[in-house]
Amino acid sequence: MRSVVLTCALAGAVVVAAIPTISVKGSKFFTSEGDQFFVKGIAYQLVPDDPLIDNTQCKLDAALMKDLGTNSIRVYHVDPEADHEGCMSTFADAGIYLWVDLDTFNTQIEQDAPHWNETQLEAFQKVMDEFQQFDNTAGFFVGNEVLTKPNGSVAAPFVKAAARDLKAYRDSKNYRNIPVGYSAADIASLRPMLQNYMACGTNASESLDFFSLNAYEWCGDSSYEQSGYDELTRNVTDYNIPIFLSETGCNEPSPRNFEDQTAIFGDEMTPYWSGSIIYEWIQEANNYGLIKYGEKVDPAASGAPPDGFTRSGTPTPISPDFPNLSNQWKTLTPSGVKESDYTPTLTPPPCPAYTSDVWEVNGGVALPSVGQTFDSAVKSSITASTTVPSGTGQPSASPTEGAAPGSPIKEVQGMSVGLLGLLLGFFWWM
Ligand SMILES: *[C@@H]1O[C@H](CO)[C@@H](O)[C@H](O)[C@H]1NC(C)=O
Ligand SMILES: *[C@@H]1O[C@H](CO)[C@@H](O)[C@H](O)[C@H]1NC(C)=O
Ligand SMILES: *[C@@H]1O[C@H](CO)[C@@H](O)[C@H](O)[C@H]1NC(C)=O
Ligand SMILES: *[C@@H]1O[C@H](CO)[C@@H](O)[C@H](O)[C@H]1NC(C)=O
Ligand SMILES: CC(=O)N[C@H]1CO[C@H](CO)[C@@H](O)[C@@H]1O
Repeated sequence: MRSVVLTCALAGAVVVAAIPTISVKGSKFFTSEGDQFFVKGIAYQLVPDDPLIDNTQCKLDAALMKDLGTNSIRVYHVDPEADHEGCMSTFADAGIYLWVDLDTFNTQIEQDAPHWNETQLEAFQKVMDEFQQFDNTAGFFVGNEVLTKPNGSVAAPFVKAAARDLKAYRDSKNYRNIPVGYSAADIASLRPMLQNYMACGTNASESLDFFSLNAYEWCGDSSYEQSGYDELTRNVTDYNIPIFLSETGCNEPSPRNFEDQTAIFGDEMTPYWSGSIIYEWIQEANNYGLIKYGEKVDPAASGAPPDGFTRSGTPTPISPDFPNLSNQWKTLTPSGVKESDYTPTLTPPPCPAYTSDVWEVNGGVALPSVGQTFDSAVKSSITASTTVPSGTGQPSASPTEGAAPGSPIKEVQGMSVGLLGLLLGFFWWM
């Protein structure tokens, strides 16, 4: 350590404290200092193209996020050709990590006519090439809400193939062991088959490093039981890889108290979950914002932003949502376990068996190779509803399993919120 500092000082470089890196061990995240890591995140996508290239803006936002108690941001779309050094070091200085989606606007894996090809692989690799260099890159998503329908479950092997290829690429380039995972829509009928499928199998090179869920189940005054978080937890107590909520923060009824954070960072969930990401930083039409950059203006006015929501400037907290979240996070600091005291014992779950109209992937099918299209041969090898050898299947769940009492709209919300914001933003930009 001393010699490193000396070398830097001699070279005239500014010596900055490095941020510890994040990696996976068993079902938990750890920092390179050996502490368990729990995500206290904010979804951050101010502009459709890339919110990590304007360092003046990043500095303004990172300072306020630090006050809020944030340790992570999630960014959905970036331009791998752009220069991210300024923003990434600004966030690192504020102790904030990045969870970034690898797809760009036209490379995501589709649930209808699913495929995973060279064009997509190269685009994902470019994003990995750019962001692997930053110590505060915490994880990569190979997809966001790709599966939303029972007949879309056949896209799951393509998502898993993408993770397999990006993990192999990461290792072939000797990049740091940055976790590669997936962010799922909270669809009761697909759960827990989807999350088990992404972790199942004996070959760890073909499984995800972590799984995450966009869940809007806890709305207003609720509880661990009433929200359905108890059911979510029952399905992860034996889960062998880390899992967290990659979007949460139901906004009806408003204002938001963020009471769910007391459960996520409390004794019932911290043994199994690794935190959550609150949707979202900027206020826009979907009304999930924690901050705004000024009052909404009439979109018809000359020079006004197309949706009336200014997307840059000094962030102003929106009350009471922002102070409420800040108050929650201040009191919630689980320490978890030390890496040195933790020996993983959990093994991968069984690959779920084929169940018509519920989960149409038959156990641990061979993953498609890159370039393979969803032709009839691939389709039949994925869906073949043959007898599954005992031990590789599991009892199928009914389509309504996992639905939270009293929140019938959660799936619609889980599916639409993040995408809606992005799509609206995208069209405004065009
Ligand atoms: C699922 O059904 C929809 C129609 O509801 C269809 O458009 C889509 O192609 C189907 N997906 C697959 C993978 O067959
Ligand atoms: C891969 O699929 C995309 C559509 O998602 C298509 O535009 C592209 O041409 C395909 N690439 C190859 C190499 O087939
Ligand atoms: C595990 O999967 C990787 C990636 O598909 C493959 O290269 C490797 O041969 C597999 N290992 C075994 C033992 O099957
Ligand atoms: C998931 O949880 C539900 C209810 O909490 C339970 O009925 C089901 O068996 C669980 N499935 C698995 C695979 O853990
Ligand atoms: C957790 C928390 O701080 N909740 C507050 C959220 O805002 C409302 C309205 O100001 C307060 O009544 C809550 O106490």
